[in-house]
Amino acid sequence: MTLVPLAEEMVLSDFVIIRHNQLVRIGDDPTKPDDPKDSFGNTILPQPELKQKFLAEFRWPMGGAVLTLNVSQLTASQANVPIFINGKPIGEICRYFGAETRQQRAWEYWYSQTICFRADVLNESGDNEIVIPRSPIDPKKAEPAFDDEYDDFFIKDVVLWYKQMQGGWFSRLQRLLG
Ligand SMILES: [Ca+2]
Repeated sequence: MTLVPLAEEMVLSDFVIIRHNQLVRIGDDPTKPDDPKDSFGNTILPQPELKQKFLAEFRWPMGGAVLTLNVSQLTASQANVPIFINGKPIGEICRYFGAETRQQRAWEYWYSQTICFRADVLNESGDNEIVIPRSPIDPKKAEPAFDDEYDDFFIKDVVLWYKQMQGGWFSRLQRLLG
């Protein structure tokens, strides 16, 4: 069977869910009883970073890409948090103020953030890797009881939108159909 692309130069939009509605905690705090739990009821432990592989097949290098995510409790950092894809900085998660970190269940207050970047950072075939590191705490906001070196924060719903070469999908379909 032969499929003929109607317009090879056209591009489509696609997305990949890098992280579902499942919290990731990045930091160093000891856990507290009212900290968020995973779907098994276990307290979510702080990680030194988020490091995760994903695919962005047939991404169109001339286009832009958009990363969206939800962030909570990034309120005591010294600086914004850089996001790296394939080792390159693509933008940063902006810290915010007004929701106190130690407030009861403060992690329930979510902020959506959007990062636009050039799609040629992405590999069009094979793995890509996103890294979000932990963020040094502002010393004025550190609490000795927590032995704070980093500002613990949560992220979830990490989604990447990118443009895709339509011809790429026709090629793949042709391969699948023989
Ligand atoms: Ca901390």
